[in-house]
Amino acid sequence: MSFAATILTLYPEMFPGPLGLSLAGRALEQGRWSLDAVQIRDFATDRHRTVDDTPAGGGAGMVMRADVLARAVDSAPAGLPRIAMTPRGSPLTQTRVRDLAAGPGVAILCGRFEGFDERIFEARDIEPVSIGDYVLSGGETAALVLLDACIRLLPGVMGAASSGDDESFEAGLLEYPQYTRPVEWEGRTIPEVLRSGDHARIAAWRHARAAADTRLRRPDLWERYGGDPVQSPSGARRDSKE
Ligand code: 6GU
Repeated sequence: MSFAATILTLYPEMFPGPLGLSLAGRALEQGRWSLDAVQIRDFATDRHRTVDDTPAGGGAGMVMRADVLARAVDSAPAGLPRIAMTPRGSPLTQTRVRDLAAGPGVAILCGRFEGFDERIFEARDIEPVSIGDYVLSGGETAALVLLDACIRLLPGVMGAASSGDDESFEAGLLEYPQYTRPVEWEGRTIPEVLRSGDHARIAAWRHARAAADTRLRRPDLWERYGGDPVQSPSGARRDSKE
């Protein structure tokens, strides 16, 4: 059974884009996943094929109309989880990616402009999802990110490397750093332990580096992992006030 992706977008030409190449591209040719990029504008009903209107209450930009979006969503295959890409959504996680990849596929709604009429989410059971705390010009590149993360987990797509136990986030820590030959490059050497052949020492070193790098770069992950509380940059000031 193959993973079915339906993308609802004003820019269907953006798909498969990079997912037509490399690993995902090969998997697409092999039929391990399928793609249907649907033009939302085809569901407009007026002479000018309008998909958006001005925001209720005023403000900048334009809002995608619920009635047009609903017709587009209703044209997607039944039985697929529905996701809308929006910076207002819940953060995408590897757990959510694994759940999606284990299912029949996904229908993804991509927004442009200032966003979607809020009524669409409940009316069509659509889950708003964000890929991070920054704003993209549209949901299409975010949808490509979500699909990439799912496709590499599909059976037969990646082989041993995606079995995943070692991967970043799977253990709650970032992955340990990697090195390869040459042993010395620009005066920098590969850590001796990695050349020792002592598998127990190597495993201990990798865990220690995974922990240290996670604590430094991702104090949020570190504290969820159960590590010691990390002093935030503003922490000293806040503490001194208390
Ligand atoms: Cl899913 N969409 C847009 N437009 N911006 C984003 C995003 C999504 N996630 C983070 N920024």
